[in-house]
Amino acid sequence: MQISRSIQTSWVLAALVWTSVLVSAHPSQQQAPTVRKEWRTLSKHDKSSYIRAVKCLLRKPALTPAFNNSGVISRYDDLVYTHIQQTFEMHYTGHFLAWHRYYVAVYERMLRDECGYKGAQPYWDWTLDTPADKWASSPVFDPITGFGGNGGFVEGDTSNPFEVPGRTGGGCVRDGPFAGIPDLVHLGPMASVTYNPQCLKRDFSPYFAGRYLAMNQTQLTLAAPDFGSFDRIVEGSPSFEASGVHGGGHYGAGQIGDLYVSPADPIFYLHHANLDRVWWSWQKLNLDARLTDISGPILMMDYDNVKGGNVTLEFPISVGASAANVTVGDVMNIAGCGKNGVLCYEYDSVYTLQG
Ligand SMILES: *[C@@H]1O[C@H](CO)[C@@H](O)[C@H](O)[C@H]1NC(C)=O
Ligand SMILES: *[C@@H]1O[C@H](CO)[C@@H](O)[C@H](O)[C@H]1NC(C)=O
Ligand SMILES: *[C@@H]1O[C@H](CO)[C@@H](O)[C@H](O)[C@H]1NC(C)=O
Ligand SMILES: *[C@@H]1O[C@H](CO)[C@@H](O)[C@H](O)[C@H]1NC(C)=O
Ligand SMILES: [Cu+2]
Repeated sequence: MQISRSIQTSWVLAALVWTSVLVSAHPSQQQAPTVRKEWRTLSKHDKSSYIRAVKCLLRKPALTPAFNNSGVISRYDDLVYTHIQQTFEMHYTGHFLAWHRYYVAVYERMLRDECGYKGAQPYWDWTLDTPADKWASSPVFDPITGFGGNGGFVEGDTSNPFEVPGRTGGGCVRDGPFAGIPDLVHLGPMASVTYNPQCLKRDFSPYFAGRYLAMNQTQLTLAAPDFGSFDRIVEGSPSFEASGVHGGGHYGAGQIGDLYVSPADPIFYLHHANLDRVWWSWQKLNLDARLTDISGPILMMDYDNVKGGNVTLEFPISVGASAANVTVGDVMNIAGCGKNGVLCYEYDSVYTLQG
């Protein structure tokens, strides 16, 4: 009796120790989730702390092992590189949203643990910046309290061969904290990973943003009955006539207009945090079922499973040298906090289904 009780006790102790090991493997993830807020609701002080931490990642040396990748110089580049390397593995696939959820959480952790940022990753609720005529005056693009605005107009943007309808920029960003830095971006264009110093470019299309980022498109997205159709509405098709909220943000802001190198623009992470918030909003409409609802192809655009199967909860996610590998199942719950997955954050508000 005595013995079995002490065995029980040590089991409890072991479980406690194991839990704290898990939690300390993710040092910034305390028991209480951090709360992600919309950019424009942050105080001036918190906005500048965030941008200071981004600039810190841009200066810290990379962790990725050198291997024909001379463009990977900073900690910031580590993640851009990972995105380039996996471009054709995690877009238009079943793990697109899970992969980017983890990717943004790892970025958030880097800002906090390596650059002293105290807050949560902010998100960008672009529905607030529609219709089209409001787009360019979004607080996210503010030159003082935001990320700066559009690039200067260039005819026939070579970095954006797709000719996004309604494009108005394409050149180097002209104001804000990332302007006037000729070597802010080290990687790209496209899959190139050899050192190639470039300015940060943007190419706003207010028309495109107005068309795909208004509340009507968000509502259409939230109304999807199952994960497979939800993800396809988020990602749309690779056509400007059939985009979704994902493409709406990328081509509305024209983040280098480049599927590979798009995380080179720090706004990427605010856009993807909001996409994650759309997913979490959708999950919360039926949380029990949607914490495990995952499907969609392992191989890009293989929606009829001709070349392979569907992604499952066991499917692996890697973001390279910046964090441990996880599975899709590990990131289904944003507030798992070491008990139900590796993430530990919340959103201050979610979208609800209207009407
Ligand atoms: C590195 O790049 C060079 C030039 O592109 C190429 O010839 C070489 O095979 C590459 N080496 C490796 C190990 O990939
Ligand atoms: C949403 O509204 C925009 C702007 O009026 C329009 O261009 C777009 O087609 C609408 N989308 C849907 C799904 O109704
Ligand atoms: C793969 O997922 C899609 C939805 O994303 C679903 O329609 C299809 O039936 C699934 N295929 C298999 C083999 O389960
Ligand atoms: C993580 O996954 C990647 C891609 O599957 C693999 O190359 C790498 O070795 C894995 N890393 C660890 C530490 O298991
Ligand atoms: Cu991506």
